[in-house]
Amino acid sequence: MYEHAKKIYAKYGVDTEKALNVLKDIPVSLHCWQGDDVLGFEGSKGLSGGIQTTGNYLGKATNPTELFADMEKVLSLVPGKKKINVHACYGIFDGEVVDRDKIEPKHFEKWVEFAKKHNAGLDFNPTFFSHPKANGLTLSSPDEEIRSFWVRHGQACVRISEYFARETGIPCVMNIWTGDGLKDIPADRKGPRDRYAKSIDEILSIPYDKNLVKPCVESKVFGIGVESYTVGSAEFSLTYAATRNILPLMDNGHYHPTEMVSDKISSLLTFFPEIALHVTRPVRWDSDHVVLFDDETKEIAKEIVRNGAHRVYIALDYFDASINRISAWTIGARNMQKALLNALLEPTNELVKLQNENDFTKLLYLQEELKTLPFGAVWEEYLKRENVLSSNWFEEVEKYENSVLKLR
Ligand code: RNT
Ligand code: ZN
Repeated sequence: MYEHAKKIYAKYGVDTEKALNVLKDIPVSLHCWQGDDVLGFEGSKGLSGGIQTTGNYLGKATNPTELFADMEKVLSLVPGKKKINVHACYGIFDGEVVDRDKIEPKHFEKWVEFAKKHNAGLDFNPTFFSHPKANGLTLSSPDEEIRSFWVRHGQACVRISEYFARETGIPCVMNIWTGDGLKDIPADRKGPRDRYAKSIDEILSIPYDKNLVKPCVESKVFGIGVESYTVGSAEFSLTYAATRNILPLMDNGHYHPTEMVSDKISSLLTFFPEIALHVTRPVRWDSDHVVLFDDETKEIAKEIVRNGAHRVYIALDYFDASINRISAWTIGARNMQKALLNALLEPTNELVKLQNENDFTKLLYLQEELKTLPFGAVWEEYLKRENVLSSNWFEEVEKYENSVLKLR
């Protein structure tokens, strides 16, 4: 089937071998937080800060051993090059109580060990939510004690990010997202934004190697309980990143539903050397459903590939607690890989030529023809070469659910 598919793609000027070779080296960062509904290892029972999971599927990981085991299962079922995306609330403290402003590289040694074992890089995220000091504003708080606490947390995270990069030899993307905002109409919109900018400046004022740590700011439109005002809005975050020479991070659940991140990527890449993405699936709002092999994910992948995948740090960000979490992880990660393969199998030069020659009839014709080429055969070949199960991967998860998850 693959040999046949290869010939068909060749007719369109597409080299499937080249596509497969490029694909296996595009890193996708797997978010550790799909495994336990973003709870982490600090004993937290619920989420706060404008994000939420729904569902109560059996067998959620409740400690590092379980989360590592689950993630290992996912890693074995997903082809391609992976990074592991860790949140600060996933530090491993062995009974010690360590507040967020006191975390150190040593609390993340086991993550380094895990990443090395799987030949993966590491990314990191300060956790500005689910904490007694995150009941309202954090980095933008008018309460200096609270604001400086979170600045210290951010600085601790810069040190941990650098440690991750040094240990793995792969740069660490450190993403700053806070749920800071207000439920109702603010009296002062500027004050919190001034303080937010000042706080991120302070976090990034400590010395770190810019080749090793890639700080990002993630914008958002609104969150639950934070409907009227978000401090880190799109304009704030983009301008902050541009003026500080750091990366903007776009999460495709963080815009109004008719806005498309696939259209924004090229705008940002016109000015930023590198950007970062959180790929998710918003259903009517930032619902964080499992990523599908759907039109927008395909279009995002095309923009990544067309503009140079090395300029875009791809991370997944969704959390569905209503279905088997390992399947949720695997389905989303495989779909991101599928979307990238689909993009790599596009005869881009030919399509661009048609656009530039104003031949929009033929462009539309070709775009539609491409949709039914034997993509599946190339995907199967990729799985085979990556030594990853085909569609029968699901049986593996069923076995794991029966023998491991059900016993938790
Ligand atoms: C929340 C943001 C953020 C989080 C993670 C857990 O809306 O998307 O990226 O999902 O930090
Ligand atoms: Zn996100």
